[in-house]
Amino acid sequence: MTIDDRDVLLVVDVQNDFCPGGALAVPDGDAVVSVVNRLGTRFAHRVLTQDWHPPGHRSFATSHPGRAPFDTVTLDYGEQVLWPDHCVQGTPGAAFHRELDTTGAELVLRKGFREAIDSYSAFFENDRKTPTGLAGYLRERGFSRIFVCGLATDFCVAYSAEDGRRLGFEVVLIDDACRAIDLAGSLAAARGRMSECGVRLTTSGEV
Ligand code: VGL
Ligand code: ZN
Repeated sequence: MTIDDRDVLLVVDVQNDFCPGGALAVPDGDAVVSVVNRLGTRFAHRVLTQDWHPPGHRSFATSHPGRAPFDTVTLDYGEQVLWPDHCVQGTPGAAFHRELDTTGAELVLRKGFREAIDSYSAFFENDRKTPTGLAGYLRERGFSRIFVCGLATDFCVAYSAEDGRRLGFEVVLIDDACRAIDLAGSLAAARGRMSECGVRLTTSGEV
């Protein structure tokens, strides 16, 4: 694949809490780090996202007495999976994986900072309406194709990829640079939705 100046690598949530030993560990999550670092050298432009919740965030099971992590509840904006407390602003769990090369990133986009709304997608919060500003940034920078990777495939990566398509970007998912939570069929469902909206798949070796 030829990578040019209109391509951007979007690295989603490669943070300690999504890696083994973290509060919401994605199986084998830390395996993406070396792949993402190598990919970074192939792109002139890199953007990172960082899940960044205030304490007591509405997506935390601890904010819903009687509920357990991975239960689903209905909030103002619709269905929401309840998570263990994770990526709390300023904590070690919210920091990027120590070996992730963040030096060349041109933007670090934080999301999920509003107490009452979760944000899986890098583009819109979970009400599907509140923009993060990323689309405007990418358009103004003249990017037309987004290569997505990171954690977790079936949540933040997939939502970002799908929204990228809806907003008119070309989107390519780098499969071996992602790992999934896979909750009750969520990975298969996410793959189905991504393919329906025209997200292309590749592997890091092709890039
Ligand atoms: C994520 C669940 C909750 C993710 C973030 O990065 O995929 N998943 N917060
Ligand atoms: Zn989160």
